[in-house]
Amino acid sequence: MQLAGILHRPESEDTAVLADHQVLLRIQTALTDIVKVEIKYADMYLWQTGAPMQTAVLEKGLATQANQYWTLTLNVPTNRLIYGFRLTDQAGQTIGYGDDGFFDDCAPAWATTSHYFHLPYLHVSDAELPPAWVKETVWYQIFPERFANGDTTNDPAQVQAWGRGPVKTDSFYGGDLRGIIDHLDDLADLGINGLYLCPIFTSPSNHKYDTLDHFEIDPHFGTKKDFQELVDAAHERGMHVMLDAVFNHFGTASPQWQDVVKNGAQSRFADWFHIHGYPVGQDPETGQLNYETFGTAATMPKLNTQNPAVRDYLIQITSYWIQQLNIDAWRFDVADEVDHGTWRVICGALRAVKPDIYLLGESWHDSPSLVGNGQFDALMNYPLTQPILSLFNHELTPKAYIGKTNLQLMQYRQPNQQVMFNALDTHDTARMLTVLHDDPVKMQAALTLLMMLPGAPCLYYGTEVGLAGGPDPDNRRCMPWQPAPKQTAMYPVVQRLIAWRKANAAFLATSQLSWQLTGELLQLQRQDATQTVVGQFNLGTTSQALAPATTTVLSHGLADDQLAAGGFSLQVR
Ligand code: ARE
Ligand code: CA
Repeated sequence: MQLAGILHRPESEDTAVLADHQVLLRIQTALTDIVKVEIKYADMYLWQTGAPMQTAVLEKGLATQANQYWTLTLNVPTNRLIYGFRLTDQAGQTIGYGDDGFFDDCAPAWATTSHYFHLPYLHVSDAELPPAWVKETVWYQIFPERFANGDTTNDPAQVQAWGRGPVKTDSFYGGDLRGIIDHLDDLADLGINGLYLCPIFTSPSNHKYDTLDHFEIDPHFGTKKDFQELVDAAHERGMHVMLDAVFNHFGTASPQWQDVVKNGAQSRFADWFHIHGYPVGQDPETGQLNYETFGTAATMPKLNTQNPAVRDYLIQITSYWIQQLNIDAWRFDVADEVDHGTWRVICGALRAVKPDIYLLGESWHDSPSLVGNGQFDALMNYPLTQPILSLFNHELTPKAYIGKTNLQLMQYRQPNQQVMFNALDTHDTARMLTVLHDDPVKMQAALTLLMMLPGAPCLYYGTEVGLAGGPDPDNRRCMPWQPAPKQTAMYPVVQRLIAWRKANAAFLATSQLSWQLTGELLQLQRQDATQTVVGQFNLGTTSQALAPATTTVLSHGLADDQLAAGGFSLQVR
């Protein structure tokens, strides 16, 4: 038996409280070694007073390149649980596994509580269940400077004609909040029900990640009244609204930083940043900055979030937009470079203000310690979504893709997994059409796969018209409004997928997920007691026969149950 592959840790991602009196248990084993996993469990106190130990068999779940996962959802009427695993390998050998490691699977070992894992009392509050509405959300991300110019009177002085010329890091095109309000009906027609706006607070740049004043809307974007109108109009259309908070750093134009520039060490904001010398600036010889920044951006001095005054200020900002303007969610920029303690106080304060607020952190890598644990509901899920593009570009074999995806699906507890923010492209990446070498069919296939996975999908503005764009700043081209989005070839496909996703949101959050690989035909199956949905992707060079389906939601290259090379289909069986 390959003991090295076996792992389970209580009160980790391996034990997810799903609801009151309900826990999802998970254990990992080596890939092919173990053939059966059982559990013995009881309420410790009842068991000590003579109640029998119960047993159950775990289901074989997802597999990564190295490990097999096994899962079981257990109802625990008294909320108290002791449990141990009994594992059987291919040779028929069995072993016990519990709190103190492995033990011979003979009766006396099971008779003492020291061998058992303990979940002494399940508190549903510890589950920190994310707001339910997110599971039903299809987000739409807007980079406000480039979505639509609804009011030319607020345009920046150096504004360029809409859509003209190559986009540069310092280009301005005049997009604003009025432009978004004007197009809300178009977005409702597309079907999205969540709006994520990149920063809208005052700042000198076009992207506004170098914030000047978090309490004010940038005048080039409009007024607070405009924003109120936008939120109300979005809510009337059933859309939630998420704003972007940049708390890893402020902009150098902020009054706090300007005070430091003026007063040096005497500034009352000196302790708001990470400053190593005065006056703040560049060493004339080495060119090095004497203060810490986001990356190497001199205009973005890093905040000292250890300072309680800074934390209080950040809570004031985020509470203000919830309480006064009624927003539904916050996305926190560079969440992985800010301390966990700060996130805990901010997230705790915001949940007290609005219990169903959705709190999303930006991290590009696996970060289970940021999810739950008093912090975020979810993360921007690049590790799950980026391999989709590699798959269709043949940079990953289907087998490697499945392993990577399953690993990601095991990173977070199921309730969090269901609300992860799944985007194939954003304002920080090249656009998917460009990454996929301008192949619209691959783009549709990638979107289909995205829509079938757990997590809330997000479409970057322009996806519905197949907008292209390389890395930043080319990924921030102006939204083309001529011809009308509805007239483009991509629009009906995206609209269809969104409608299907929303109609099946509950099913897609909880149904069983499995993969099948036949040659280069990749199949993703989602199944529950009511229906089976299959996504089929022919990544090979010859056509493949498919099993007959009852309904085809969407397909390309499908005729007479034959899927052409490069084709895909989304079907109900
Ligand atoms: C500007 C120019 C760029 C230029 C850059 C160089 O526009 O063309 O390359 O400067 O300094 C904002 C603006 C950017 C701007 C940047 C700096 O939107 O346009 O770039 O400020 O002024 C990492 C971070 C992640 C971060 C990305 C961009 O971990 O937090 O880099 N994302 C957020 C926002 C950005 C924003 C900022 C942070 C700063 O979403 O829009 O930039 O507030 C790997 C790594 C990741 C890395 C990722 C992308 O996967 O693992 O850590 O993310 O690549 O580089
Ligand atoms: Ca404008």
